[in-house]
Amino acid sequence: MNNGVIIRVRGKGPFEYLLHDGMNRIEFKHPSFFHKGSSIQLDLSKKTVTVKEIPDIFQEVESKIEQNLKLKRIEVKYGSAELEAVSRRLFSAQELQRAIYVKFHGDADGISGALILNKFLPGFFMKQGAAVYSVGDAMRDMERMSQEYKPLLILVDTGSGQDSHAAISLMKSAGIEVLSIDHHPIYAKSKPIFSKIANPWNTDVDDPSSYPAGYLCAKIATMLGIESDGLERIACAGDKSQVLKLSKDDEKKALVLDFAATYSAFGSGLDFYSNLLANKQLLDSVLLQAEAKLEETKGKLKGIMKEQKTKKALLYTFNLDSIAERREFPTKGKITGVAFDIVNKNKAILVIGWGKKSIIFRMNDVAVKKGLGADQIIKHIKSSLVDFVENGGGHARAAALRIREGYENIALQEIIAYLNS
Ligand SMILES: [Mn+2]
Repeated sequence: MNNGVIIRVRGKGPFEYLLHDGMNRIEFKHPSFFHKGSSIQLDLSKKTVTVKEIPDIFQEVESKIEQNLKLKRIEVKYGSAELEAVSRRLFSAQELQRAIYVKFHGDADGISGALILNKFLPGFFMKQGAAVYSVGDAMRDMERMSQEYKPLLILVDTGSGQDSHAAISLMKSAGIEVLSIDHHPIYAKSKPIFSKIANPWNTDVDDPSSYPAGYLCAKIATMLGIESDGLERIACAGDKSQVLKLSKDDEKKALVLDFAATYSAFGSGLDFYSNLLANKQLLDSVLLQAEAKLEETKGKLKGIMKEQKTKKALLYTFNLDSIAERREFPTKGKITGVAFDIVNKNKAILVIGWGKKSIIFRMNDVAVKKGLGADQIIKHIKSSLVDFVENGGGHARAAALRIREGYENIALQEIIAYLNS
């Protein structure tokens, strides 16, 4: 006698079934129809196969699979237990043939992470425009996903902030499991919504943001015995992380992915990016385009950046709206990063790109080591300008604020006052 969950149905009477009991998969045929996901008791001992529906034992089967899985052990200071739990869930989801949707941030880090997961995880991979999982995204995904058996939504490099809370709450209410692989700070109320979380912010490691999502995906892959082919280095290059030694080639690929992601449609999959990385000629051509755009941006920035001394750091500000073009590379965040690279030196430095409705921060290590953090400035502004700030979040070195239109200048003055306090 075997108690298990039906994970595959084929044929049209007698139906061909595949049953998972947590240890083994068992094939059998039966004239009666059962839906995928049904919990049943199977008796193959007699001449005729007997099948009986039983109360839902999905979770029991799932935890058996997860407990029996032997992972490759790796000790990491940013959360071995969390990475293990995620690895086990990814494995059981695959084993149980659940519908898996992976939404990844459309930048070098998010794309690299998704490319790594795509090496072992069968699922639908879709680009997410920003590091925010919005209510609109949730409604669209929910419609598709809730028709599936035990759907699993995986958010890579996106979805952790307060601005994604409403959307992930909706998904949970729709009965959809949401799992997070990210290195953006997690909004406290979102923690109980995710079924599993791989996020260094959930541990007490130093500088949690410096372990990009793609890097975490590579560790998960390693635990499961899968090669990540160095994609994690592209993730680190894209997010300017120094946890791995990077080559020029990694940096070029990261730039190309960032460039390509700016122009690809929302919801687009992974083929575009993997083809791009595999085609050296195309890669080089796109790289030229991206570099030309960056040079142009640098030139423009040099003419408009304003330097000013404050008590806490040397501050550089510029108006983003005079440079950024909608849906064009470089994006506002990237432009602020370029500005940062121009002025970064061995002094506490803060760069602020501001424009209609947004203020973007980049801060160097020297400033962070002195105890200043972009996330901390945002916290201060959020509490002192409650009525003008719509949203905000990020890391110590990179963060952004959304300001109500017309109040950008007031916010900027408040930031300067804070830096002088
Ligand atoms: Mn990232």
